[in-house]
Amino acid sequence: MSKPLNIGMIGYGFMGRAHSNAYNRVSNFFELDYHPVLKAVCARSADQVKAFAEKWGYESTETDWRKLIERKDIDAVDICVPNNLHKEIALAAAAAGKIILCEKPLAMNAAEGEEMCQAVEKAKVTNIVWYNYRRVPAVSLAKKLIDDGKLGRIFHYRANFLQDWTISTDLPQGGTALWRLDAAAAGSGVTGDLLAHCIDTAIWLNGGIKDVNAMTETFVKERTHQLTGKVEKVGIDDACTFMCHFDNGSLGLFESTRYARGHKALYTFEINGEHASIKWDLHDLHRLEYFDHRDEGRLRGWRSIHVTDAGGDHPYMDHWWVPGLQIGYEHSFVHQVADFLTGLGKGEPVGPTFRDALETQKICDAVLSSAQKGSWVKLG
Ligand code: SOE
Repeated sequence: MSKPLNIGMIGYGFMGRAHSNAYNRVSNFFELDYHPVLKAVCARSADQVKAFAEKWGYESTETDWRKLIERKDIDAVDICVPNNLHKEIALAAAAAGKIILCEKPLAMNAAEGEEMCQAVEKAKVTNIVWYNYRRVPAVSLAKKLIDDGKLGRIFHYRANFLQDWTISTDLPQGGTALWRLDAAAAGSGVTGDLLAHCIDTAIWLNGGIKDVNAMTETFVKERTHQLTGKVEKVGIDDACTFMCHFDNGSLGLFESTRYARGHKALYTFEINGEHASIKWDLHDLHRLEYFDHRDEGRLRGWRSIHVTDAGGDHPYMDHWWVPGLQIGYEHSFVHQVADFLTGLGKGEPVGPTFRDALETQKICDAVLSSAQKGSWVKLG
């Protein structure tokens, strides 16, 4: 018999929906020691949070996150609010002995992230950060192929995360839905929001990063702030490009922007190894492109693997429909919850833990610092 895990979610935006959907779906598709129970959701507006709770099946609501954390019937706190609130909530949740699932990036910067790591480690509470793309089956397959040595020595890692939703100069900054444009709420722009995903996947697939050399740009320098109504300086990076050395000797090239007209969420990576290369594209997320130089010469070429097969060959796919029927973006969150609950059942940590996500945060800090100084920055 699976045991209940009572979830208290703080925040209910786009990510609140993605996480709630995952909690609702996971027990239908995975046999687990625990099943999530949507106990409470918390947000400032009583009416809106009630409407959200009804729609997604939460049993109760709170308007003060401290009350939610104090509740004895909450086992796990899901932090789904803007980045500037992550630390305070995580520290309080850890002190209350709650399990914590925190939306990415871990914090505003590495110093905050370090405090959060110390808090969860001192309180010995299980923790995880929602870097969901690791659990897209094609990305998980890439990890298996690399770990099995299919690519051999890695020479290059290239990643992009391109969007175009902030090009209009009329777009305000700050407040609901637009807090990602406000440095006081987000900490940084594309670096913490988008490159953080690319970095998390990269260090998971290809190991640690030694040093970085970056440039950033803020194309629109002033925007009206939704909360104050005043035109204020924009403090975030609209675009960021960096190169790096990985610990394994390979070279990295990363680019992210919200000014690539025509691209809504084009997250791609390509890895070139001694024997083989792989490519992945979020717009075609169920496919992994693979080229193997060891193939017979006359048949050699890029093959497009439709990562939907059963029988254990394709990660997670045994849990879904029948071979050939693909799944999507939301399933990466379901997989994260499934892995997390499996780890909880076994008493084992499941990554990315706060400590793992701190590594990404340190790299983001180094990238921003390098762009500011105009020089290489080494990682500790
Ligand atoms: C930004 O537009 C955003 O929603 C990020 O915040 C998410 O983390 C990313 O997965 C998609 O883009």
